[in-house]
Amino acid sequence: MSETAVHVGSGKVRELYALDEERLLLVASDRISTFDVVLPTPIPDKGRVLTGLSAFWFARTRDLVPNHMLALRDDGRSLECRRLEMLPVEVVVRGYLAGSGWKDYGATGTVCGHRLPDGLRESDRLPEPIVTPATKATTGHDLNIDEEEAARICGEERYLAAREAALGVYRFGEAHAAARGIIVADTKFELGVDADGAIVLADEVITPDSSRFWPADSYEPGRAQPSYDKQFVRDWCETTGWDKTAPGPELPDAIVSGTSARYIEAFEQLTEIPFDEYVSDPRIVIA
Ligand code: PZK
Repeated sequence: MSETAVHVGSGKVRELYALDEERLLLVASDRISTFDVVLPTPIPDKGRVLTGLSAFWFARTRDLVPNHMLALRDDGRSLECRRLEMLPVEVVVRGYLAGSGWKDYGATGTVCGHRLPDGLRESDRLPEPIVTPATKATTGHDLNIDEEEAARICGEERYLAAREAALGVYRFGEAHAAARGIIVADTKFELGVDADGAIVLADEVITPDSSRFWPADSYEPGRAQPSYDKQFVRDWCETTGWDKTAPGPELPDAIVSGTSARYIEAFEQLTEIPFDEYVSDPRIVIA
């Protein structure tokens, strides 16, 4: 009598199961979303790349911030985690000016309450990383809020602990990635609280799905940057006349294999572990 996993939630590209009162199983699929739509064609190995990267960062930042990882399963795509009380806000750390941050800066000179210097260009590196929380409350899109609002929602002490944890892990990951040719422009963290009231890093960490990864070798501020992982998919979708509503188009084989190779390349650049070794023995990323 063991291992009866009860399905408790679905994300766009992931599934969540309860193992017992204290443990959850987070399973990353090979589904891919673009322009907010999940496409019908899977990307082989994408789920294993994302789970392997999360486990890699969890192992390397565990002395900086406690995290929810308990075990990485043999399939390389399933992570057993501690069940936490989740904070009702996501904590986004931005080191570069992109996406909604760039839009808000253009309109107001601020991003989620942070006044930024004048004259910044799209994709510029910020003088220092900023924290821009968002609520998970709404269906579909996250709603950006300022840090004062996040502190009201979470409780000030909890929010301040969560923001310091997020900043610390971002700074570590950004520096590690930059030294290996990948810019982590921004990344979204989900945190929880354990039975002792300690802040714990949860969900997935510094993956291409939770972050903007840019290739450092073609970085050029003053324009939007190509996505490290999804640019082939986006570019091909733009050639089809698809109106970006569901259902999305089936991807051609060359786009699927090129995208799969790009995910694997990100894994290998960041971890310095050959992906086939990960597939043979996933626990090498946490050794
Ligand atoms: C938790 N989600 C997001 C939803 C997914 C993921 N350690 C934890 N303890 C309690 N709850 C969660 C976690 C984590 N991580 C995560 N929702 C709850 C989510 C749907 C599918 F794969």
